Amino acid sequence: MGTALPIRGTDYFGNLSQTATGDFDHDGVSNLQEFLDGTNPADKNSVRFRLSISSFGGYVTASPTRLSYTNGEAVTLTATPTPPNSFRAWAGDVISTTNPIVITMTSNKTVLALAGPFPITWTNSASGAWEVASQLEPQPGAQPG
Ligand SMILES: [Ca+2]
Repeated sequence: MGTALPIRGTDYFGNLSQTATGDFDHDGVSNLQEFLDGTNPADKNSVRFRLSISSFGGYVTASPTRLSYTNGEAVTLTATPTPPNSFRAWAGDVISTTNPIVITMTSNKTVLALAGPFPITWTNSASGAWEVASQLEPQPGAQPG
């Protein structure tokens, strides 16, 4: 009983007339990263997406936990606040106050879980990058003034 050999990234790169930083199949992942992943840079269905998770005031578990995800793969994220914090919100590429949440990997995603002892108010809900942690009040981890 044999073991299937993984597809090598070099298998796809013989005729690709693009630079490493290009994105031939327009899936949001560079040709170089697809080379490193062993995915086909001319087939967006073969892409692997990254999930970057950060948290304030607790920790996050991802199920399944992988280095990268297939296009369209569902991932359940559960934030567990560290007492006395309570879960407040997801920020970054997912904006939600629901916990846990299920996200669908259709691009590289960066997700931030916010937990704290005090409710969080968006300081700029009308426009701009209000989902960025630096624009939250109080600042994650800070004591109220
Ligand atoms: Ca690509």
